Amino acid sequence: MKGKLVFLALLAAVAALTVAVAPGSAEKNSSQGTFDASLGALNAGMHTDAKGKKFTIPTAGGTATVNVTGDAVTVTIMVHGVVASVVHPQHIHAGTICPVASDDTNHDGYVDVIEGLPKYGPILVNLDSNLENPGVDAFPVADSSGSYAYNESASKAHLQDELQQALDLGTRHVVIHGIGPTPLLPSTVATLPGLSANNTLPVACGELHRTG
Ligand SMILES: [Cu+2]
Repeated sequence: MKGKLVFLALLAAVAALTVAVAPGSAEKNSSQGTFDASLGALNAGMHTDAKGKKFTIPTAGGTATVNVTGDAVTVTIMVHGVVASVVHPQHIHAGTICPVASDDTNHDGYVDVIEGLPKYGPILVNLDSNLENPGVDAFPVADSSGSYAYNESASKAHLQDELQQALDLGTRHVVIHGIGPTPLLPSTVATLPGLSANNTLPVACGELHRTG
């Protein structure tokens, strides 16, 4: 008899908990607001190109902000210190952390796009000129001083339909790629099918954290 009473008390406790975490409020709290990333440089410094010549990759930095208000997702990115006058592919990646220099598993002096994958995960959103198109549109091009500003918006419902998952921005991060076509990187630097290693080399990464 005492066992049955304990069981009923437990049931009541579970019911109370279920009421406290109503699905609507939990979803709203986690998906709305402002998420900020401070972009830290990757692969900056002196390197050796495919011909054995030394060259320097500049030290990139900047900020990325993703704001979600109602159904509107707005991404704002300010980047400086990237290679001037060339295109910089940029994405929200689905993994949990940014790679570091020690992720250069083949010790060629570069953390390439493939070596970064275990940390930053696959591409979630192409941060290009059309956020709602899952394909690749125009990525930003740095100005003559190696800076650019990016600002695009999309419908959250549309994005999540395409992704087949929640944006879950508090666990994602932003990666900036690309050093332009010259100098040619050594063949040890891995890349994605159909893209040059110069185009995909990660140059900055930042983890998104809720700030508002
Ligand atoms: Cu990326």
